[in-house]
Amino acid sequence: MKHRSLLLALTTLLLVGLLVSACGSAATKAPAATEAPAATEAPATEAPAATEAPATACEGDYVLVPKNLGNPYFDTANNGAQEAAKELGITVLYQGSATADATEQITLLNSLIAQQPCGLAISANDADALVPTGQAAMDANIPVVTWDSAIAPDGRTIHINQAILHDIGAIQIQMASELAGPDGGQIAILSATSTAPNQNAWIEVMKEELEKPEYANLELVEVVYGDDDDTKSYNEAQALFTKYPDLKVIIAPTTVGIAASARAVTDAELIGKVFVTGLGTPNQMREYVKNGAAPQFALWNPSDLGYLAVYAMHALANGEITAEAGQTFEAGKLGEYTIEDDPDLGLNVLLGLPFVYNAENIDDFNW
Ligand code: RAM
Repeated sequence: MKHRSLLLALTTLLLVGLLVSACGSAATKAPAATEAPAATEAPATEAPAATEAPATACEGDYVLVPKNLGNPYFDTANNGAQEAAKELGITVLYQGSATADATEQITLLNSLIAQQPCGLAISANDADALVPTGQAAMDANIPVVTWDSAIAPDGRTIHINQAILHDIGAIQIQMASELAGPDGGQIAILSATSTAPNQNAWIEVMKEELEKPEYANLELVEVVYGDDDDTKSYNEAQALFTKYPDLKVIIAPTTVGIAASARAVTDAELIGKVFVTGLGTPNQMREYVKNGAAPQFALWNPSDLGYLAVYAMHALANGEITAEAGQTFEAGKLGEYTIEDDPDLGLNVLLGLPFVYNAENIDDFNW
């Protein structure tokens, strides 16, 4: 135990040294207003072993890493992240690869780790491929928070879960069934990349849901991948109509895929024959909710997700929490959150419930 404390103290000293030298070079922007955030005060809670380490405020940059750049879903998450950063008086950089690709993401992360940021908050393109990279960051005392799409538990500190996995999968089958109508029919899934941890987990749940007697008249004909690329997703949607002339519903559990599929249905004049549903953002989908191509879809609030990821990353970087089940932390306007342990998901923090958007409520949202 003593030995461990000494090690921790030494590591902390080393880390502070590294940070001092790293801040000058790595921090591309001087952290503007660094009014010492109130939250860094050492909490006097039931202290698990690791909190013996002094809760020193980390003063470098934090980084939010999306699956890829140019996706309004992630831009919205970044808006929330920046709001949290402002409240905490920290700098959160937003850096991602051009495409939703695990290898590109690993290259980016390696260069970020070398700059010794205070924390990384990542939406992963592959759960397993990113484990060694996540471990390298944690070995360098950089907390790794995943959000939206998780690295497997060994490669990250905690995951911020946008909604309960089962609910996200189940709601999409329920919406598809409503759109297919009482006779059911053929449905297809148009996903993101074939390695995306979040989409793959939801697709598993969808397949389980389809076993239920109430969905016996729905036939899943194929799962295709648009790689979170608009053009590829559009082409994949068109290929589905050609291959399956009786197709009734496309479920796209990705904001890129759902918008591209709804546009493809509209362009092909298939509104009313093929329906699109899945996960989308209100601003991208408004037009298709109104023209009937995608009458209903679901999502959580990505801005809140980015906001919560930053609060969690900050609490870890400053020793307020040490990633143990049952620990709690404050996340500004969202209130208090508790770290939970889940047999499948590992240590995680749950944001809330998914929400269904339709013609009745779509105009109430502007993001
Ligand atoms: C896309 C991305 C993201 C996912 C949303 C629903 O923007 O694949 O990871 O959570 O869709």
